[in-house]
Amino acid sequence: MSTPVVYGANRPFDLPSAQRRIIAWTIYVGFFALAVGVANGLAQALNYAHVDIFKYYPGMRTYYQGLTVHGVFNAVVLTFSFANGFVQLTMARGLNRPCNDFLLRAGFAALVIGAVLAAYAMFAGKASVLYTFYPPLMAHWSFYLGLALIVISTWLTSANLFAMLSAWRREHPGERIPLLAYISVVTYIFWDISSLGIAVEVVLLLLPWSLGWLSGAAPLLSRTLFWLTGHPIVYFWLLPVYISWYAMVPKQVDGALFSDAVVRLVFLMFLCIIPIGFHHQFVDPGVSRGLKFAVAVLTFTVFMPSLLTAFSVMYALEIGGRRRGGKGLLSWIFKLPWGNPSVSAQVLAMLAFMLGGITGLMNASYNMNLTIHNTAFVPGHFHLTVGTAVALSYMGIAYWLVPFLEQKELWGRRLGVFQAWCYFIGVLLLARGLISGGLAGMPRRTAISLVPYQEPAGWRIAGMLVGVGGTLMFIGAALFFLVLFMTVLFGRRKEVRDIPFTETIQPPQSRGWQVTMDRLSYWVAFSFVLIAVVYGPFLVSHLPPRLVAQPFQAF
Ligand code: HAS
Repeated sequence: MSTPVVYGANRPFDLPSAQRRIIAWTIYVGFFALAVGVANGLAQALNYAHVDIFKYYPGMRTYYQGLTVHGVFNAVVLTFSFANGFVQLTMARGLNRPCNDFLLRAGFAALVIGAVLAAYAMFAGKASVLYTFYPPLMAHWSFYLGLALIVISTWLTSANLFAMLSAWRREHPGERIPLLAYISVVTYIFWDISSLGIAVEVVLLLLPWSLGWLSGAAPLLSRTLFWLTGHPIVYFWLLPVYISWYAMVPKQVDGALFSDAVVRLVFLMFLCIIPIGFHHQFVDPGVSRGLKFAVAVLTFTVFMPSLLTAFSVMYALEIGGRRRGGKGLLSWIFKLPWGNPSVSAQVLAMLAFMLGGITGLMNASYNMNLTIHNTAFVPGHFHLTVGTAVALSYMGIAYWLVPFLEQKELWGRRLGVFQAWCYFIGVLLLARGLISGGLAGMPRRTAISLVPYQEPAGWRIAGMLVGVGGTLMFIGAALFFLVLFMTVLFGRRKEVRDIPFTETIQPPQSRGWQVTMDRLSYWVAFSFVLIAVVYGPFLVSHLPPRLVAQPFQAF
């Protein structure tokens, strides 16, 4: 195989140190949330194995309080903080210019205040509503306000990206947007559009309701607005990881990215195929069969960009493995730099995502969904996706990112590799347990250790696998925090000038159809049209909202 050329010179890059600090703290807020989240995750996993340790957690009164903390801290605070910090950095690197100081600080402030407000409500036991907060379950107003502020922090981040992009465009008229900046800004445009559903739900329905300003809640309308955002939210968790898999991992393994156009196409596909949240509502009454069918079809189309990613990223890895001396069909795999914790964590995350993707397709198949919906199968799917493809990749990224942000050498490289494997093996066991338990009818969101009925045969072993797997994941995460902590506090000073990123074998074309990919307003318009077609009739038929449901606090 000939050695491909990587186009695009690596230009020197520096970020003002005050901005570097704010980005570092934005990301540390996320990792702090992850620490709280995984501590509660251990109790969740052991519960499946009939080991009840909730009572030892300070402030945790019920299983549902712990589950809410686990879900909100991991799926919202971690992911949003990481995305805000990381993507502002990748945008700055892609355009080779600093961030807007005010927007960077304002986004950080909104994130912290929001996270504190939401945490207060959850720890005070006033918001045991799980991370989906479906009404008529009602939380304290501070929970909704906290979530709103966290979303506002992402909008401020977007404003920062747009400000950087427009300044760059003024200086580079007619040039294609550099790939790293392009995928960074498309991630946030995608999210800005997607977040409108939850913004309307929280600001116009739930927050006023929790303050007593509305006579009741509209459960089906709220659920629908929630899932209008709630499905794309999973890609908002994932796309910062795709930025790393596409633009950074190839460089880390001495590989190269095959096609600039394919990467842009993948991100545009996500931007266009937003309105598929109804696949979370396949069993909801009040949603027509025609709509469910249309969304089932669209869900299969959103599978495509990830399939393209699988092939593109695998090829980039293969180029790296072969450059490092790999021969034959598969031996390149062993030549990858597995001793680099950043690479091993992210490649293991990719492998987990293959299984996550397959289970996602099973969820998306309507008949299968009727069998697995609300069973443990669903957390089996999402611990492979957000719980590993995303979380383990964040850890892998941290292994180069924290040294860059702190200007220090990574402490404990071999421990980093070990923690990644420990986490990966843990999730394989946990997911196997949840999936087989789910197929045997084990419900999700249920304190299995407390069920008063005789458990069916398949649940015992499944529960034990979940307990063992969850414990290994917990150990893997704890070791990650050890490496991080030691690096920040005791790492040896080392100048780290740049972040790893690659450009592509096939460079961007400056003429022809590819240029339309940079006309982002076209794609935004298309995205809104598709949302209007899929969601418009449903939403119009539910306006004005029927505010009939009275608040309910089960736990
Ligand atoms: Fe999902 C439920 C369908 C992807 C997260 N999903 C959830 C929930 C969460 C979640 C949190 O259709 C639960 C929500 C709740 O609380 O109720 N999901 C899908 C489909 C995909 C999918 C079709 N989900 C994700 C991602 C998530 C995520 C990504 C988080 C980040 N999901 C569903 C459905 C439900 C659902 C239904 C509702 C279930 C119910 O009834 O409640 C697809 O986008 C997946 C596509 C993925 C792939 C895999 C590509 C593989 C790659 C890695 C390649 C490997 C390499 C390594 C390169 C096609 C890119 C090679 C290395 C070597 C060494 C060789």
